[in-house]
Amino acid sequence: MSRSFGLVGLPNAGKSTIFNALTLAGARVEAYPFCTIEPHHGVASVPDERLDRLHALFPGKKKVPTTIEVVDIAGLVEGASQGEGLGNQFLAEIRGVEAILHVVRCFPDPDIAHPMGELDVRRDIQVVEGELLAKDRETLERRRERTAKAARTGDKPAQEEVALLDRLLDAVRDGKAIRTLRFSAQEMPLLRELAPLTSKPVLFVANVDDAGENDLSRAVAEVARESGAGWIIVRGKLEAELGEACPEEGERQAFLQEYGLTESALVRLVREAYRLLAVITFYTVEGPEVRAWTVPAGTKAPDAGAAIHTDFRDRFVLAEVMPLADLLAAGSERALREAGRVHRAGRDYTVQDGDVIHFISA
Ligand SMILES: Nc1nc2c(ncn2[C@@H]2O[C@H](COP(=O)(O)OP(=O)(O)O)[C@@H](O)[C@H]2O)c(=O)[nH]1
Ligand SMILES: [Mg+2]
Repeated sequence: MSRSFGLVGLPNAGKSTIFNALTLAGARVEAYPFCTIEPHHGVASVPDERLDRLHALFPGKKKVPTTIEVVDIAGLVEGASQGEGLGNQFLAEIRGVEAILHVVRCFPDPDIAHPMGELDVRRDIQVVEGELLAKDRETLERRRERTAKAARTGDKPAQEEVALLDRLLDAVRDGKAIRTLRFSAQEMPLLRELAPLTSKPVLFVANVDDAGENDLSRAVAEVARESGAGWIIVRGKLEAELGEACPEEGERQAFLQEYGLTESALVRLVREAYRLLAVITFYTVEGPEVRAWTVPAGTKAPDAGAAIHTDFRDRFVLAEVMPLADLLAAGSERALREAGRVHRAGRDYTVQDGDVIHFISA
């Protein structure tokens, strides 16, 4: 399953530019042809050095990376939650993604209009977050009205829900994103069901000019630290142009290095986004494929198996686990087996980032 990310930000922040940079770069990772589901939905293959090294042990097989789905969500302007611009259209799209990539314009270019006249990183971020908060407030208030009726009849779960809704509403009325609150294990299922927009993890993408970091991007980093979000700096225009001009991966790398970059925006973005989502990557070597998979950190072996086939969960027998580092050190799967270093894991085993797993079902 692809992890899905939605690009939001003010008009002219560089969302479409970054969408192009990401999807063009991912198109070069092989295996998957670049695929545009709709004009604003793209799938990018995730570059993965560990998968490359694993694949080198099985050169006859096909390499299948994980993918991310990226949605270029237009229409979030000041007042959008009240129906301004494209109004509420953007909402359904944000509801559908796992994490938000909030693109912040950090390039002062007089030729490119700013919707509020001039650049002000904090204000620009607040306008976008303010729209999301306004939407959450509206949905949560409506929900509270309905639940409060049931609560008055003495319905215990409804009373607990009202208590949680009040806490969420206090935060959003106060201009605080729900992602900054902490929740108990009992509250989590309801929170997941409510899925407020501001509960989704946010990765700020400071879109800078070719020269890189500047005062504006430093302000983005500061806001991110204050608000429980992640952040990365991306030279959107440069990387989008590179994606178009250099079809060959090595050539692109050489270019990036000229600008002092060792990794593409896609690589850095995926790393930060996977960290925010708390997902890990494991690998399989099955049939004709060497393949990467992502699952939430803490996933047990049978549930990880279910990502591949439900039989691996429902008829789970065991999982043979080879940490990638051990496999690479041994030089081959056979050498690792002969050394007796393949771990036979039961259904309680928690999958670790970088495990190479062979599932056995009945
Ligand atoms: N100078 C400069 N222009 C950029 C940069 N990123 C995007 N742009 C330009 O800004 C304009 C708006 O970008 P676009 O991606 O369409 O913004 P969107 O409205 O958020 O999708 C386009 O003309 C881009 O070429 C950048 O880093 N530097
Ligand atoms: Mg656009």
